[in-house]
Amino acid sequence: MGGKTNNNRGGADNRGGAANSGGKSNGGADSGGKSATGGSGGAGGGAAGSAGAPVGWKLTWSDEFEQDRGTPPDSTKWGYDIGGDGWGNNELQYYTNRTDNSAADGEGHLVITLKSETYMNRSYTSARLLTKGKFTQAYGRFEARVHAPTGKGVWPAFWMLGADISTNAWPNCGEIDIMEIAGKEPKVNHGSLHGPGYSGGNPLTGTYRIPSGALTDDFHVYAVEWEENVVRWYVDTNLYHTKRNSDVPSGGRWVYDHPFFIIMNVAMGGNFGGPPDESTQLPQRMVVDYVRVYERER
Ligand SMILES: [Ca+2]
Repeated sequence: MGGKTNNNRGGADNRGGAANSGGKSNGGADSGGKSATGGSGGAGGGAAGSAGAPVGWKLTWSDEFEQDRGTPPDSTKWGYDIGGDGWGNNELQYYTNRTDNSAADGEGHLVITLKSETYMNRSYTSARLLTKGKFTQAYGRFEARVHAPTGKGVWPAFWMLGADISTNAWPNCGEIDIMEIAGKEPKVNHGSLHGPGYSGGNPLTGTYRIPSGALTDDFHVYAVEWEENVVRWYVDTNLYHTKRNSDVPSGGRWVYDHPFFIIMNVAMGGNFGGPPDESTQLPQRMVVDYVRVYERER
């Protein structure tokens, strides 16, 4: 996976995170309130049924994006990473908090839009949303139903970072990638762990290749089931990759026993997906139907 080749992704995350965390450090209170919502969202459980209710899991947090068209992401659940310094991966976009780049479509979806426009000395804009300081959880099932964008250079992702990243620099904080698609290879999803001894261009990675068509043709559910000493990756109902503590290369460490926060974004260019070219059609939209988090039923 020459992929996420360089090791600086976390460095950038770290910077973004630090900048971001300043504003909102109210995690506890917030997520407390939210569990209640999530609970009554047992309705959410019902909805999950249509996508295959996860047996043995209990909903702890979700966003179904039932909002008016054009409204920004729920600020009690999502914050923004803002900026355009390449994010450690030579990415080309500038991430904004404008509704031009992330907003509800009024039909139950949150849409992240990658646009071609000159903005802050960059040629593309997009958005990167994260639950840092608002919701974190250790272990559980984390899933999103997403219609991913496509095209050379387009790099959508749904992933997680250790909530201690501000004090425990990447990759020591850990990174769990649930959906990562290089737009030039839209049949393939990448699921990865980045930690000490296996990060940047050398993560623990598995891939899922859709048998026909492209993943980017339609919605799919991208999920991990993360438990003590094991992470399992799914696209829809297909379990395609499992990694355990014992898979960590010698000298490395398993760093997945503490809370993580969720991120979703669409990057342009950079080391994973390569550059756009004249075939790339913009704007591109990452359409998210829901993000749901569960814990094991006890
Ligand atoms: Ca929805």
